Amino acid sequence: MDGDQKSVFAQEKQDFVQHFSQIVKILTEDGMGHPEVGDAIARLKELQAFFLVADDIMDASLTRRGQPCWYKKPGIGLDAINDAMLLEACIYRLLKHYCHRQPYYLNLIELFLQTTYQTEIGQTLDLTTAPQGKVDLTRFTEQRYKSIVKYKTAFYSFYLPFAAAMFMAGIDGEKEHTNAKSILLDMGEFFQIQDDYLDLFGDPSVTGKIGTDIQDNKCSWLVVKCLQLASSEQRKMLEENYGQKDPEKVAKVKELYEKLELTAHFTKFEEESYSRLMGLIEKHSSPLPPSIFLEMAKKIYKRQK
Ligand code: GPP
Ligand code: MG
Ligand code: MG
Ligand code: MG
Repeated sequence: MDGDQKSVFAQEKQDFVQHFSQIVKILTEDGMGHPEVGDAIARLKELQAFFLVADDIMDASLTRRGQPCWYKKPGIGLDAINDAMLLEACIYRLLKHYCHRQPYYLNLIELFLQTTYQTEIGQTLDLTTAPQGKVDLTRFTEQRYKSIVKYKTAFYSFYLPFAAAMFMAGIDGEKEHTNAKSILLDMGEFFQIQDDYLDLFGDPSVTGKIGTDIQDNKCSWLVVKCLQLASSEQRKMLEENYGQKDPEKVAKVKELYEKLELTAHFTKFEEESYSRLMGLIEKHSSPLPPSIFLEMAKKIYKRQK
């Protein structure tokens, strides 16, 4: 990253922190009008992200953003389920607060509802393809992988923010949304592939989270790729070691991935994916300026966190 880019990021971060404290203020001010629920509302001062609080419980993860996951904090535990639901409700409180008089209000509500549904469908596929204690490598196909990541990640992380901005700018045509979606779902798939790679090969002090995909028996990009490359002997060894907590078994899976040079395969994939993305942007960005998509692509390409 060059100096200019760094200062743009620093500025963006500062803007975000400022907006964020405003958001928390609006959400918690409501407590003053209803003092009998003030204690509950005060909990919102520790705001996290709805899907991530819930996902970390389901994935039995340990850390998030360099801290213990919310459900891992002392005194929280499974109360975190309610906190996730509370965070979800805040989406609609904020939409109402900021947008209820706007012509695009209904479009935004429907967008958030639809995207929540799609993400939950994706999470269902993610979880049912990774049953605890039942390793069945035949489930881990490329086709299944693509469906999981499209639904669990691409809609909410990429299409949602762009679609929301488009509605707010008065762009609500089906054609325009379909075009943007074709770029953004591709970007989202790529983003989750990076997430899967970083789960094992990323640096937890940079990503802020300790990986759990091997232990959790997940249909990760790494295991799908590994199965495409493995000999029958290696496949057998994967079968014996995947999806278990034992650190020695996890290390054996990692060793196999290293032997099959999955890092090199990933790097090659990242480059190919980037040029495909550039083609899609050229073809489908109109009527939006291509720079919007290019900037987003720049943020995620070669990311380490
Ligand atoms: C990313 O999967 C997907 C989500 C965080 C969506 C969760 C959806 C719910 C309905 C709860 P991941 O588990 O690989 O993400 P991470 O690596 O950040 O834990
Ligand atoms: Mg997770
Ligand atoms: Mg998950
Ligand atoms: Mg992950």
